[in-house]
Amino acid sequence: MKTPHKKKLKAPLTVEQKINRRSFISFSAFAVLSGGAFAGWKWLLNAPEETAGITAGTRAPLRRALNKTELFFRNFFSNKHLVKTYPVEQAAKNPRVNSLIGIEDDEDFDITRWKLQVKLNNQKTRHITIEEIKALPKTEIVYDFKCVEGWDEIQHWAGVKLSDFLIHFQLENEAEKQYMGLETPNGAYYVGLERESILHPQTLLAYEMNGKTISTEHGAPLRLIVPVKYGIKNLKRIGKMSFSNNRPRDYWAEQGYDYYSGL
Ligand SMILES: Nc1nc2c(c(=O)[nH]1)N[C@H]1C(S)=C(S)[C@@H](COP(=O)(O)O)O[C@H]1N2
Ligand SMILES: [Mo]
Repeated sequence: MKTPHKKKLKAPLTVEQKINRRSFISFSAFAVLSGGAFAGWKWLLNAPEETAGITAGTRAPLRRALNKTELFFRNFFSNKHLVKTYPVEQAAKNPRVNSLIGIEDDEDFDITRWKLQVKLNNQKTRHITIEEIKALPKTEIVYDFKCVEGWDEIQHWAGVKLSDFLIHFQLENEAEKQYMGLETPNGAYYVGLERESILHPQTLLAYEMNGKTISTEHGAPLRLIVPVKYGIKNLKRIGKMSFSNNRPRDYWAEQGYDYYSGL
């Protein structure tokens, strides 16, 4: 049988030794932490803007922290979470028109010659007609459209699901990029949207409102309906579509609005 191992015991610390030890530890911790805080502050201050002009001058590290939160909410809500829908009778008969950037300022626009321009990964541009888009399965939605200015209205839209569109036109490789950029034909209004909202099952390329062709003011011939976002992201009169891993420029984000603008 083994004999129990005899440990050598250290002499217990005196009260004074304990105090000295503690104050040394806490002082070092204080020094390290405050040094770190100062260095962190300097680092943040000197850090470059994420992309000049895109997020109203938020420093990149701060923006990254915000992006992390954004990512959490995205993963949490997108796709799994559906926006509430309503019976069609509740839809506004004369939905309000809000803002006409890229529409009223484009005198050269000729709807009969319109084609959606899609920028492909190989740098070529694909041109898609409204007839090709209307030939795809039609999806309708009646939901509460919300503008950041503080109004909302139940509206009835129809068009092709953006995800169906991407599959039909073999744009899956493009859609693997993190963002989609959309702009009006004259480039005056433009938005960037992250992949999850693009692929959200309720996101439409809409060509009808209240069962009729969309009017010019509401974005004819084709507009975006992205119910998980505020109105600002719902670009009217889409001219160009592009894909990227960097955030595309965004009209209202440049004015200081939240880039994500989710509900
Ligand atoms: N081309 C373009 N799209 C746009 C806008 C705009 O000024 N120009 N305004 C946005 C805003 S702020 C809102 S609230 C909605 C309003 O859409 P509606 O006029 O169909 O109600 O369109 C969005 N899409
Ligand atoms: Mo808006």
